[in-house]
This record gives sequence, structure tokens and C-alpha cells, in this order.
Amino acid sequence: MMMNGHSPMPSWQQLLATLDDSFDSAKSAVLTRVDPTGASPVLGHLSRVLDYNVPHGKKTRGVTVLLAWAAFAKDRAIADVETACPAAWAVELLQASFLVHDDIMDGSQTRRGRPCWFRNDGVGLMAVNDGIFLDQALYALLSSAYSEHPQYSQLMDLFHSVTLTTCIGQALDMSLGVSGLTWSAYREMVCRKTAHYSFHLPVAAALLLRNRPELVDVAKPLLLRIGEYFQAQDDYLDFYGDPAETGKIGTDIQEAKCSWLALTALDRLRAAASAKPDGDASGGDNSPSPSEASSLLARFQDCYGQSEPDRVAAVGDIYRRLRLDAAYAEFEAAEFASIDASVEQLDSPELRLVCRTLLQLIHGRRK
Ligand code: DMA
Ligand code: MG
Ligand code: MG
Ligand code: MG
Repeated sequence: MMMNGHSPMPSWQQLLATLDDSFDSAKSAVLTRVDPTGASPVLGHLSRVLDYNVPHGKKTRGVTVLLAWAAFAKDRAIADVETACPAAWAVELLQASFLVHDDIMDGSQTRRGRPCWFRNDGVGLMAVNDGIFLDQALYALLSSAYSEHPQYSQLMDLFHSVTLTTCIGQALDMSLGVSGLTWSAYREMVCRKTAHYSFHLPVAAALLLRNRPELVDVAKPLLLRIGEYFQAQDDYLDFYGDPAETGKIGTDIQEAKCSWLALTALDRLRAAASAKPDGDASGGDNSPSPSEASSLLARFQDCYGQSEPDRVAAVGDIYRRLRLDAAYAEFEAAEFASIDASVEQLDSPELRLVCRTLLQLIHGRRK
């Protein structure tokens, strides 16, 4: 057996398989807490809530816990990974909780290729309570697995504080609207609503389980940057993604979201509208003329955040006219290179490995 830091890392697929294998035991730890006798009439519903909302995603966040846990193992053999599975499912429970509520708030139709939970027959507003259940279930799971762990109270604090941050980010997301479309508001909102729980939380949880609390803040700035990049991708996919791949149908235009595409469109249109008639201030031969840009800007302001199909389509036409897919490809390549360079500067080889793996995993993603 290899007993040094250079033992091969289990692959992402192996970690995912280990995580999937542990779902039933995580689920039963939660339901035992609901009712140890197994007789309660509510068990059937809550079991369905867990089955429908927790195990069917990409599980990037859950696998990230296992990846970071494995990276810090003295022996990276797969057998050890089970220890971190409850924490991995705890992160997935938090994600499920936020998604159940997010889909209600965003008026979405589908999630992971199936109707959003609240759209299922007989669910409706019960989904509000189900979302709270998914959130609280994670604490039952953490306590069943780690109540004797020396970092247990730090682990609890971590989940609580990341939940509050995400909740504030979701509140910002809902309140910015068209008038709030600025890059600084965007970055703050995205960092809070997505980056903390999606990237910082899973790595920090694994570091606490490994008794390495001193590394939590070291990894955080870079993980938050990866998270901001991840949300820009999500915004891009909201319009340009294929629902057959993403499993969801975008609603950012009709919901007036402060998104990467809307901000970039406004930047381009404002630059083109104020350019000299024969100038090239807005970048590229395909830029609209100042008069076309002014009329597109007025059209964008009239249509963004409106639910009539014609107006939603008009915003999409503006995105295509501005070639925002090409603008996004340029952004993605530059952002990837810049984050990648920062990853290589990390002192800890284990954190470098984790961040590098995550960055490569999400680079160019289509779902
Ligand atoms: C998601 O933002 C953020 C949270 C906390 C769920 P979003 O609404 O853009 O996500 P999605 O596109 O998956 O609905
Ligand atoms: Mg949403
Ligand atoms: Mg949302
Ligand atoms: Mg989105």
C-alpha cells in the first residue's frame, strides 16, 4: 500500500460512485431522526422529498467535499472516502433546499430535466416547507455522523454562516431588477448567492473534517473566484444552453435578472450608442451603429423583465445581434487563464490539486 502524499487520487467518477452508494444511508440517518419508530404518516412524503430533490443532480458540490477530503489523506486510497460522505450529502441537501425555493422564486418550469418540485401534483406551496426540511435535515445528518468530531461546532457554524450568506445573495438577486444592473452589484450578488455555498463550503467542510481549520481562509478567495466564474457560466447557459443538457429552461430575461448577458449587452449597447459614427469604440465590425445601438438600447429597456413572449424574444434577438456568445467565449477563456494562474500560486499542493481539478471540471461546461 502506498503511504505517502503521492498516492494516486481517486478519479472524479470513483468519488461520485462512492457518494451515490452512500445516499441510502444518509437518507436513513435523516429519516430516523424524523421518526425512529418508522411509523409516522409523514415519512412517505419526506422520503419522496429527499428522493426527488437530492440525488439527481451533477453532485459537483458533494463530490468536491470528497475530492478535498481525499486530497488531504495520507493515503489517498478510496476506502477512507466514506467518512466524508455525510458532509458531502449535507452540502447536497443545502443545495436541494435552495433549489426548491429558487425555482419557486424564479418561476421556473424544469430542474434536472424534470418538473420543478413545486410543480408536481399535490406539492405546490408545500414545497416551501419541504425546502426548510431539506435545509434542516442536513444538521440531523451532520450530528449523526460528526457530533464527536473536534471541529463539530466549527462545521455547524460554517453551514449556518454560508446559508445566511446564500440567503442574502438570493435576496439581492430578487431585488436588483433592471435598475440595479451594474457590475459591482452583480459581483456582490453572485459571490453571495453561488460562490460561497458551491465552492467555499465543500472545501472548507472537508478541511474541518481533516482538522485543518487554518487552511479554510487560505483557499477561500480563489474558490470564490471560481464560484463567480461558475455563475457567469450559469447566466450564459440560461439563454445559450440546451435545455436537453442543462435540464432547465431559462427565465432570466423575463425575471429581469442581473445576469452576465444583460450586463454585457448594456455595456456594448451604451458603448456603441455613444461611439463616433465612424468610430469603433464598441469592439468589432459587427457592432451596431450609434443610431441602431440607441434604438436597441431603448428596446432592451422596454422588453427586459417582461413576460410577453414577443418581448422575451426581442431581448434574445438583441443578444444574438450583439454576438454575446462570442463575447462570452472570450470572457471565459480570459477568466479561465487568469484563475488558473492564481491556482498555480497556491502554496499548498493539496489545495492546488483541488482548485485545479474544479477549474478544469467546470471549464467549458454545457450543463
Ligand atoms: C442560483 O441562481 C442560486 C441559488 C442559491 C440556487 P440561479 O437562479 O441562476 O440558478 P438556476 O439557473 O439553477 O435556477
Ligand atoms: Mg433559478
Ligand atoms: Mg435564482
Ligand atoms: Mg441561472
